[in-house]
Amino acid sequence: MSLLSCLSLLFCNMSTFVVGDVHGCFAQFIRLLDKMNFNPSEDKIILTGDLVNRGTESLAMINFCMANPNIQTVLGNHDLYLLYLLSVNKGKGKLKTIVEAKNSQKIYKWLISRPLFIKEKDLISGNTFFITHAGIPEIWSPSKAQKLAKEVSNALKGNPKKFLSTMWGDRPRTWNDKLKGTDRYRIIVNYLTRMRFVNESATLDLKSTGSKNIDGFKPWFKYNSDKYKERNYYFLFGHWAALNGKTKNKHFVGLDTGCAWKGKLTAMRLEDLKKFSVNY
Ligand SMILES: [Mn+2]
Repeated sequence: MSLLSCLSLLFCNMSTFVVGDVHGCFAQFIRLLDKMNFNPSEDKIILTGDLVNRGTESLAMINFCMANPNIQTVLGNHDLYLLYLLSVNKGKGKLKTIVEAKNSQKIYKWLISRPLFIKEKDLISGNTFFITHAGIPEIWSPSKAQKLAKEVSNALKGNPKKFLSTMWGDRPRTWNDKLKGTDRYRIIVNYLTRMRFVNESATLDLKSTGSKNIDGFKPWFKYNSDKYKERNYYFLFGHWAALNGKTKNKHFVGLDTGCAWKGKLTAMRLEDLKKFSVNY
């Protein structure tokens, strides 16, 4: 028997699904699991972050993920906002029910140890998948992004109060290897969880949320994106609902299709790159 068929036999029953931003749309998430024939004893789910806020069932979504170890997630900007609210014990808007929940401390501990970057390799196809909430700027190789994401996670867990209270802001706008301390953490977080448009120097424009190019700025995935084709690299991200999944390059997969805006909730199965969607 060939190695490939051995591997197929070993792994053929197991699927890994990457699911876009749920934003508290728990009922839609459950409908999507059903549509994908998700088997909790064999399959795995990786979420692109922003589990909470906007929708009405953020607490149910978080509780479901905490109860299912086969569900992983990267942190999105709304998840980091929730962590901030939890750290100062301040309930606000749609996140109030979580901050005031009986198990809010458990949620805090669970959420704070989620990564900002997940790498997944499919042994049969040889494809490698990089999952972040907003994307990875072209100036960082995937392995550099992984290292920086780890650095930020360590800082977050090391001194959560300081990290979460100094994380907010749009500056600095451009990466520099020499950046240190809170400025360094803030820009890494902004690239990985808030980025949409960047210019040739990878300067961030954090004001624009639409899908139209602004002078001198392009979507982050438009820079030198062809170099990843031969390596079978795929970049999966959420965050940018206005794209509605359209990047015009199959190596960059936008999975936020605006469920929170009454659009669709979308997932991709990594083994065959098949997409699944449910309506709001
Ligand atoms: Mn987001």
